Amino acid sequence: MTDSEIPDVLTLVAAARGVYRDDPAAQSVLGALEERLREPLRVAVAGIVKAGKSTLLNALLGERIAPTDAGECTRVVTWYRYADVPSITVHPHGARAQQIPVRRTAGRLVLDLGRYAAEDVDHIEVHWPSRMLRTLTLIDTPGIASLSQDLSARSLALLTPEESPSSADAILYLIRHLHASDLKFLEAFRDTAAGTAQTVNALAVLSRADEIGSGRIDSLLSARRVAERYERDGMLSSLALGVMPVAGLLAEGARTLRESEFASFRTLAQLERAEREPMLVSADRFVNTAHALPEASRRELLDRFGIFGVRLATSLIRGGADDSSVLAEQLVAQSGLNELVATVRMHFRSRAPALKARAVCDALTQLIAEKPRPSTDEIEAGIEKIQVGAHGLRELALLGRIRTGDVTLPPALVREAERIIGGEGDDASLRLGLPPDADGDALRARLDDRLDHWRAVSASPLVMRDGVQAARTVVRSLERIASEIGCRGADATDVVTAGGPGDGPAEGAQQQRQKHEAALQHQRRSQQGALWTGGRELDHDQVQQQLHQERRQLPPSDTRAAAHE
Ligand SMILES: Nc1nc2c(ncn2[C@@H]2O[C@H](COP(=O)(O)OP(=O)(O)O)[C@@H](O)[C@H]2O)c(=O)[nH]1
Ligand SMILES: [Mg+2]
Repeated sequence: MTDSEIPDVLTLVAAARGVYRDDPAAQSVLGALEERLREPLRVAVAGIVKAGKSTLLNALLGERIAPTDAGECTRVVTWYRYADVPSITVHPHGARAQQIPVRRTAGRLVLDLGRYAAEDVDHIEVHWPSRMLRTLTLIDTPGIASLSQDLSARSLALLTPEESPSSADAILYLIRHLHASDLKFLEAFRDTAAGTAQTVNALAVLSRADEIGSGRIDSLLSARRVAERYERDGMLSSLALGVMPVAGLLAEGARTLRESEFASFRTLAQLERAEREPMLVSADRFVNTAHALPEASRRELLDRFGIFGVRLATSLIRGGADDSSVLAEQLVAQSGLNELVATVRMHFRSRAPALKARAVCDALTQLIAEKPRPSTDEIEAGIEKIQVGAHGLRELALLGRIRTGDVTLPPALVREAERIIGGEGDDASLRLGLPPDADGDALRARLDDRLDHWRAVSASPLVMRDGVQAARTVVRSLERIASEIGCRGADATDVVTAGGPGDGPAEGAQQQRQKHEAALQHQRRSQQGALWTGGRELDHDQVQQQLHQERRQLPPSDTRAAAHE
C-alpha cells in the first residue's frame, strides 16, 4: 500500500519556491527538500560507542565498508548512498567537498581522511553499488554519550537537532544494556523527528546478542528473552517500535565468509569431540591451545566471528552445512539479521513516502516560521491537510500505541488491528489474515466482513475514546485495501445503526461512555488485556455478538452521536 503524499508535498515545495524566489538561501533549503523526497528513506544507525553500529551496517550491506573499532573515520558521521560506481567524498567544515580514493585492504574499505582531522570534517559520503542502498540510505553515527562530548554532540545534532527536523527519517538504535542515556536519546529523537504526539520511528536493536549468554550456543535464545523483556518494559516500548536481538558480528562474518574461513571451520568440525570441546570453551583457550590450525588463523576467526560464531559454525558444519554458501546462509539465519531487515522493511520502507512527507512538511513549517511572508497561508493550509490526511503516519502512530499497550480494546481486537494496519506486513492478504494465495473473492468477502465489524467497534458506546480512534484508523486501512482491490467497502459510508427506539436505557451514549471509560481505565490498570471479558479472551465472533447485544440497548440517535463524536 503506498501513500500518495509525495506529489502533494512536491507541489507545496514548488509553491514555496515561488514565495521565496528572491531568497537564495531559502531556495537551497527547498532544493534539498525536493531532493529528499526523491531519494530513498534515510535510516540512521545510532547508539553508544562500540555498540556494534558499524559492524551491523556492514552486515546489512553485505560488505565490509564501514570502518569498525578505532580510527578517525569512526568519529565522523558517514552517509552510505546507492551509486553504480563506488566513490568517497569528504565534506569538511567550511571548505569544498573532496573526493578520496577508493581503496581496500584485507577485504575492508579504507577510509583515509588524509590531511583532515575528524574534528574538521562535517560528514563523509560513501556511494556504493549495494542492493540494500537502492531503497535505504544508511547513516553511520559516532557513539552517543561517547568518550568525547564533542562526538556525542555531533550525533545528537544530526539525529535530534533542536531547531530543525532530523536529517534521518527513521533510526535503528543499538543498545547493549539499557542505559539512562539511551532512553534520554530516544526520547529526544521521538520528540523532534516524530513529533511528541506521534509514535516513534525508531527500532531498538539489542546488539552483540552473542555476548548476552556469554557466547554459549544458546546465547541468541537468551538475547531473545532479554529483548522481549525490554520490549515489555514501559519506558523503552513507548520509545521504539520493537526490540530485535541481532548478533551483528556473526552476520557480518557470514555475509562476507571466505572459502579459507570455511575450510578452517571444517577442520575444527572434523576434530574428535574430546579435542574440540575443551578448545572451544573460551576465546583464550581457543587461541592458546596448540593445534594444526595456525594461531594466526584462529585469532582471525575470533576477530571475524567471535567465540560464539566459531562454536556455531563448527556445530552447523557437523549438522550438515557442507559448503560455504550453505553455512553462510545458516549463520545469517541464526544472527537475527533477517528478522531485522524484514522489520525495517515492514515498518520503515513501506511507510517511506509518509515518513519523508512528514519530514519535509516539518522543514517547510520551520522555513515559514523563520522567514515569515504574507503569502504563505495556502502553503500552511496544505501542510496541515497532508499532516492530517497522511494515513501511513496514523497507522504508524497507532502501531506505536498498540505496542505500548495504550489501546483500550479487547486483546483479540488489538491483535487484529495491529495486523490490519500493517504490523505484520503490507500485503492485502496479510493484513486481512488470509493466505498469500487467497483469491479476489476471498479477499473481498473477508474485507466486507471486517469492515462491518470494525465500523461497529468504532460506533460502539462501550469503546473508550482511544479505542474509537484506533477503530477508525483500522476502518480507514480497510477502506484503502478495498479501494485497491475494488469492492463495496471502498465507498465508506455510514456507521452501523443500533436497535429500535425505546429499547435502551435513559442515559445517552456519551454519558454511558464516560462512565465506562472511568471503570475501564481502572480495570485496565489492574488487569491489562482483559477488558470486557472478565479476564477471558474473546474471539472475533464473540466480540461481534457482544457488540451487537450492547448496541441493541441504545437508542439509535445516541449511537450515531457517539460515533460521530
Ligand atoms: N562479539 C561481538 N562483537 C561485536 C559485535 N558487533 C561488534 N562487535 C565488536 O565490537 C567492537 C566495536 O564494533 P563497532 O561496529 O566498531 O562499534 P561502533 O562503535 O558502535 O560502530 C568491534 O571490535 C567489533 O568486532 C557482535 O555482534 N558480537
Ligand atoms: Mg562505528
